[in-house]
Amino acid sequence: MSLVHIIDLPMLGDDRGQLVAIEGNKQVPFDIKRVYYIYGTGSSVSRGFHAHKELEQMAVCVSGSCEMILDDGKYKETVYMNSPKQGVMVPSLVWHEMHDFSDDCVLLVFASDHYDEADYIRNYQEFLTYHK
Ligand code: T46
Repeated sequence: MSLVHIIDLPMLGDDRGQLVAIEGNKQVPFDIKRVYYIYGTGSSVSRGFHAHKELEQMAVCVSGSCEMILDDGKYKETVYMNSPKQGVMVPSLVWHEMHDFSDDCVLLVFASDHYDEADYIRNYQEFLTYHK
């Protein structure tokens, strides 16, 4: 089974331009408790390098492009993100890294819970023990 779960977001655009609406428990399969966005990341900079113990997330590249690596400790997949019409699910206990940000990349993330550093697993060896 693929690690990459893409959600096609409904486009509500018309001749004035595009509009995408995202609602919790509809397009995003959880209650949205937090939204954050990442931008201004240089192309040589990589981010992420962690998994979450409980947090569920969906990321949308609303501008530009970047790559997301998803790794469940057994399989690793890379997804190229360049569409504001597609959400990429980042489930709990999946190690994720983001690379190759374009200058205009804006990565919007919907999260199922408030920020909690205790929910992060930032050590890869420790992450692997969660899958044993
Ligand atoms: C994730 C990927 C996709 C907060 O104080 N509140 C927040 O809601 C977030 C997301 C971060 N922070 C603080 C924690 C760090 O001191 O902001 C700083 C940068 O966060 P971090 O180094 O974790 O950033 P990324 O880009 O490596 O990871 C982020 C999210 O933290 C993470 O949950 O899944 O984006």
